[in-house]
Amino acid sequence: MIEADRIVRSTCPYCGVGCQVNLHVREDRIFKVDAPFDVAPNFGRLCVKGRFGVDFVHHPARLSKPLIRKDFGRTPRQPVGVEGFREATWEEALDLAAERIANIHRQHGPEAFGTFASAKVTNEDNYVFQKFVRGVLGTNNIDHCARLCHAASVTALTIAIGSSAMSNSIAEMKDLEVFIVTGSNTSETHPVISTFLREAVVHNNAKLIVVDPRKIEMTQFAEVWLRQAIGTDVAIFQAMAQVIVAEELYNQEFIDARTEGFKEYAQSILDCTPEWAETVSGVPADDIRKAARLYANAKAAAIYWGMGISQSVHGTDNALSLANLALLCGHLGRPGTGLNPLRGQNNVQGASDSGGLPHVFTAYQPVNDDEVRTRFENYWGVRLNPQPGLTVMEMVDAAARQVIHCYYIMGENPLMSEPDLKHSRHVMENMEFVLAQDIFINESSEFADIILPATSFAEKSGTFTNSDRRVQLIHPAVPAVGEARDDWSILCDLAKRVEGKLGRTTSAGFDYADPAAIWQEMAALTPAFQGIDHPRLERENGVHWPCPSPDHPGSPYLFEDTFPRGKGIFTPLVVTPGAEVPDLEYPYILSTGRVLFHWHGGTMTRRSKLDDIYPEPTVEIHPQDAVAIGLNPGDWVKVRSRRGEIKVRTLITERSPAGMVFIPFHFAEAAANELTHDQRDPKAKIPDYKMCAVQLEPA
Ligand SMILES: Nc1nc2c(c(=O)[nH]1)N[C@H]1C(S)=C(S)[C@@H](COP(=O)(O)OP(=O)(O)OC[C@H]3O[C@@H](n4cnc5c(=O)[nH]c(N)nc54)[C@H](O)[C@@H]3O)O[C@H]1N2
Ligand SMILES: Nc1nc2c(c(=O)[nH]1)N[C@H]1C(S)=C(S)[C@@H](COP(=O)(O)OP(=O)(O)OC[C@H]3O[C@@H](n4cnc5c(=O)[nH]c(N)nc54)[C@H](O)[C@@H]3O)O[C@H]1N2
Ligand code: SF4
Ligand SMILES: [Mo]
Repeated sequence: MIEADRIVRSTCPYCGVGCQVNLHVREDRIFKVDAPFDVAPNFGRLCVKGRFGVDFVHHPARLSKPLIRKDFGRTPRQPVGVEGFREATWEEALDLAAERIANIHRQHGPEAFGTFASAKVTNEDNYVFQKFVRGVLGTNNIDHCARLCHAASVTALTIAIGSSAMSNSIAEMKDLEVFIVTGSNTSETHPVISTFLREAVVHNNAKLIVVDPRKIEMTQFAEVWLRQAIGTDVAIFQAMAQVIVAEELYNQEFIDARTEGFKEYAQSILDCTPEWAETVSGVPADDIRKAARLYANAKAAAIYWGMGISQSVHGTDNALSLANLALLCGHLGRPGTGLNPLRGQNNVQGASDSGGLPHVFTAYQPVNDDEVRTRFENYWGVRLNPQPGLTVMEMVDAAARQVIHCYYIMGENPLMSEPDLKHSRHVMENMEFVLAQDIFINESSEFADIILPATSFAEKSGTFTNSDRRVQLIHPAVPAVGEARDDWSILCDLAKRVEGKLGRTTSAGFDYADPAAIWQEMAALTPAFQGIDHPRLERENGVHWPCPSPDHPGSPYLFEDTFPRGKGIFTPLVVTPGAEVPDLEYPYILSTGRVLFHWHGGTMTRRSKLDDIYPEPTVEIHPQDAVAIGLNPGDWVKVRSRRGEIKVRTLITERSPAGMVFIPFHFAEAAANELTHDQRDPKAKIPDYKMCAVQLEPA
C-alpha cells in the first residue's frame, strides 16, 4: 500500500456530471483517485475516466514553457510539432503576443479577433477571458464548444420557456417514475448519471423510454425502445403528442395556467398520427402509442437528452418537440419532471454562465441591454461594445473572408472538433496570428504562433459548474509543471500588456489576488451568483445557482411557479429532411460521437492509461453491411465522404442499424471530422455531426 502525502478534494476534469474526487498524492504525483461516499453529486461513484484517466496530468508532453513558432510570421503556416517551436521566457512570449494583438487591433479594429473560451477551464478563468475580450479587445467575438454541443437545446428552451439550463437535479434521478432518454448514450458519456437512472429502473421500478437509433446500453433497461431512422425525431415526438391530444391525456390545468399557443399547436399535429410517423421513422406505430401513454399518464416524468437531438440541421426543432411534450403533460416544475439537456464538458455550463458567449455577459445578461452593459462598464471602467459577436462557426466563415485576422484559442481543439476539417484547416493556415493556451500541444496549436502553457485542473483552484448548475471547487493537488501558469493569471498579464501597447491610460482591472477574488467580482456583477463564494462552497461542497443571497439554499430545480419567459409556449413544427442523405455513390449514413474511454480530440485521454484499453480508431458496422462490403472483424476499412477519407478498424456489431455506421471522433490519425459537413441548424448555428453520407471499402 502506498501511503499518501496528502489527499486533495477536487472535481473530475472530464464530464458534466461533476463527480467529486479525492486525489491521492505521493511525492507530488497523483497515484490514486477515489470518491467520497458522503458527497453529492456522485456519492462515491466514479467512471473509468475519473478513476483511471487523470494520469494525463503527469504526461511528459505537458507544456512547461512558453513556445514561439520558429518560422514566426510566415503564412500560409504549416502544422508543426514541438520541434517546430522554440522555448521562450514568459516575458518574451507575452510581450510578443501583446504586440501582435495590438498591431492587429490598430490595423483592423476589434472585430478582427475571434476568441475561444473553454469548457475545460474554471469559471474564474473564463470570466477573466471574456473580460479581456470585451473590456480590452472591444469585441464580443467569443464563443466555445457549447456552440457545437447544446446550442440547439439552448435555442429551443429559450424559445419555449425562456431558460436553457437543465431543470432538475442529479439527486432526483434515482426516484424517477417515468423518463425518456433520447440522443444520449448515457452509460458511456454521463456514466455516473446513468447509474442513478438505472437505479431508478432497477430499484424504483421506473419506466424508461429510450429513443435512439443505436442499441446503446440504456436500451437494456428500457420498457420501450423506439429505434428511429436517424434524424426523424420530430416525427416521433409529434406523433406522441398527437396521441396525447387525441386520447385527451394532456394536463388541462397546467396548459391553462402556465402555457400559451395550445390550440394552434393541437391543430398543427392533427395529421401527425403514429402511422404517419412510422412511415417517416420506421418505428412501429403501436410502440409510439405505448411511449406516449407511459409519458402522459405518469404523475411525474422527465426527459433527458444529448447530442442525438441537438447536433442536427433541425436540432432546434428536435428539442422544441421535446419541450412541446413536457408542456402538454405539465411535466415541468416538480421533482422528477423536467427538460434536461445533459451538459457535456466538466465546465460547459460554467463557461456559458461566466460569459463565454457572443451575446451575453455572466448568467445570460445580454450585452445589448443598456442597463446590464452600463453596470459592467461602470464596474470595469471601460466602454463596451453593444453589438453581439460571432459564433464559433461564424468566426470560421469570417476568417475565411479575412474579416477575422487573429484567433485566441484557450483550452479548445477546433481542428479536431469542428466539422469539415479541411475548411477549418485552410482558415488556420492563413490566419495572421494564432495564440493558443493549453496544457498540451494539440492539432490546433500546431498552427499557433505562440503557445502559452497552462496549469491543469490538478494544479490550480477555482470552480466548475456541472450539468445541474452545481458550482463546485477544485484545489491544487500537485505543483505546476515547469513554468506553466494558471489560465486566469496568464490572461491578466496579457491583458495589461495589451492595454499598455494600445496606449490605454486606465485598465479594466486585472489585478486579482486569487480565483476567489475573481469570483467575488463576478458575483458582484451577477445577481444569480450573489449568494455564492468560495468559503461557502468549501463548507457546503457545492451550491446550485441561482443563489441570490448568502441565506438562500441554492436552487436544485427550477420553474416551480413560473417560467423565465412567463408562460411556456408551444411551437408548431414541420418535419424537414436530413442534411446529407445517402445516394448510390455514398450509400451509408455516418453518425459520429463518443466512446466511454476517450474524450473529444483525445488530447487528454490518449495521454492516459485509457488509451491502452481503446488504442485505435474504430467504425461500428452492422453484420449485414460488413458482408456486403466484404469486411471481417478487425479489418482496416477506408471511409470516404465528399470531403475526405480516413482509415479505421472494423467493429462488427448490431449496435448501429444496417445502413448506418458510427465513428468516434477521438482519434487524430483518423479524425471523423475529415468526413463531416458544415451544414447547420439555421436557428442555433450548430453543425450536424450525426448525419452525413459515406462510402466504405476494405483498405
Ligand atoms: N466518454 C466520453 N464522455 C463524454 C464526452 C466524451 O468525449 N467522451 N464528451 C462530453 C460531451 S462535451 C458531450 S456533449 C456529451 C455527449 O453525450 P451524448 O450525446 O450521449 O454523446 P454522443 O456519442 O454524441 O451520442 C449521441 C447519441 O445520439 C444517438 N443518435 C444519433 N443520431 C440520432 C438521432 O437522429 N436522433 C436521436 N434521438 N439520437 C441519435 C447516438 O446513437 C448516441 O446514442 O458527452 C460528454 N461525455
Ligand atoms: N464529429 C463530431 N465532432 C464533434 C462532436 C461530435 O459529436 N462529433 N461533438 C462536439 C461537442 S459536443 C463538443 S463539446 C466539442 C468539444 O470540442 P473541444 O472543446 O474543442 O475539444 P476538447 O478535446 O475537449 O478540447 C479541450 C482542450 O482543452 C485543453 N485543456 C484541458 N484542461 C485545460 C486547462 O486547464 N487549461 C487550458 N488552457 N487548456 C486545458 C485540452 O488539452 C484540450 O486541448 O466537439 C464537438 N465536435
Ligand atoms: S461520470 Fe463524468 S465526472 Fe464522473 S468520473 Fe466519469 S467522467 Fe468524471
Ligand atoms: Mo459537448
